[in-house]
Amino acid sequence: MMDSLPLTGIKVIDFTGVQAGPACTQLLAWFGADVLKVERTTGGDVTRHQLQDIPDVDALYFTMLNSNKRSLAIDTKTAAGLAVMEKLIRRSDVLVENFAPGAMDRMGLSWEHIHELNPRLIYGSVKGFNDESAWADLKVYENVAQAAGGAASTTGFWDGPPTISAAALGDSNTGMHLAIGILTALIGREQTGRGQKVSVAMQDAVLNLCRVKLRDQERLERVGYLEEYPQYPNGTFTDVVPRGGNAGGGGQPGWILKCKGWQDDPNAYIYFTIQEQNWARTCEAIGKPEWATDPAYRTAKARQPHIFDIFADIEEWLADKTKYEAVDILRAYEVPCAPVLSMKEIAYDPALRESGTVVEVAHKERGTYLTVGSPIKFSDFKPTITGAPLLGEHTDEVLLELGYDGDEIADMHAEKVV
Ligand code: CAO
Repeated sequence: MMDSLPLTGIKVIDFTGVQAGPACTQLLAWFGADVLKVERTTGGDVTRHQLQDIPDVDALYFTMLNSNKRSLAIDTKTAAGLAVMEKLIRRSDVLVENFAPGAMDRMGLSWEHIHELNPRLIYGSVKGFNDESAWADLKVYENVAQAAGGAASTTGFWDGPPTISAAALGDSNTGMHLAIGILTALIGREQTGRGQKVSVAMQDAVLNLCRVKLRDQERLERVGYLEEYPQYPNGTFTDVVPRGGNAGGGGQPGWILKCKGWQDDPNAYIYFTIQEQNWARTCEAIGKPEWATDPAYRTAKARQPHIFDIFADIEEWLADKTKYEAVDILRAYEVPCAPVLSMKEIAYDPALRESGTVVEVAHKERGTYLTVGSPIKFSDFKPTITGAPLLGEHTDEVLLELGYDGDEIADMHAEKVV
């Protein structure tokens, strides 16, 4: 096991809010960076107050995205506040921001100025759209990015409207991309000694996760149909990738299938995949061994015209099995499948707790709360997740670190700079 975490000693100014930026800096904090959240003195990050479950206590939206950080509350629009920021920039390795386009420039903190103050500093930036976009000036939240990145037009059912995914493809996903960019720039700095600006647009990050749909657009334009979509061969295609419901998306057809109790339990379902190379064993598993050699079922091509009849037959087999029983049977035959889990089942899953993927952490005002731990596992260390800071909890501590004395700090409090 390592004595210190890999990012120990890396100083990060976390000038971010809501989800995309905080998700990035939280990851860096888990892995050992000293992440200092710089927030408005009036309320701090807006998520502290959004969807509160306990009156006047930081909301879970905030605490789940800001663990392992310190908090400095400061008005960067005052001369004294800006001077503190400039001191921080001079001594830091990374600054991350995700304000609306132009906000950093308006604050007197343009990339050029920051680069001049500290040429080694890496500046990470999230915006809704990249600089070349006609929409580069827009303010953007999660679902706006899903709409613009190709996720919404390709998610949902063909007879319904474009649909938003519950997964934070626009926010946390963009933050993860930015974290990769920042770590790359840190390695680059070892060669050049120079920092650089790393930008990720939410539209681009969503599209990066929708690449198979861009693949499908190209295939559609060449051949006019997409054989793995429910629309094939009995439906019609236009010239744009349609919504495919719960179809597999890769070369293996799959669907969400009902299990015992679906009438009362909205999550009594499994995802069932028909893996081409495992067809004979799949037939055995579901009690239809004759399908393995039947010409109407033997190949993927033969199955596709009546794939929904096949799924209906499998649902009949599932009717007297819970989703857990079904998966237990199917796993013995190597059928790729999983139960559809509710958030309640995930929250109380002992294995997710054991692996540190779901963790309970202490918080000064709310006692303990449940949050998501690192999904990345290392052989040499296990990230320890600690509770999110209160607003301005480390203000004086940080000002002392920067060399301010007690009187100067008192003045800053009196003048509401901090
Ligand atoms: N002291 C003083 N002022 C501060 C400050 C501080 N410590 N921290 C921030 N501010 C100021 C900013 O300078 C900005 O001022 P101006 O509007 O005068 O330039 C102001 O607070 C508000 O910042 P904002 O415009 O970013 O905030 P918003 O609530 O209006 O917009 C959002 C939020 C997310 C739509 C916008 O920031 C955005 O589009 N960001 C880029 C894309 C992004 O990351 N979106 C994902 C968010 S997660 O869903």
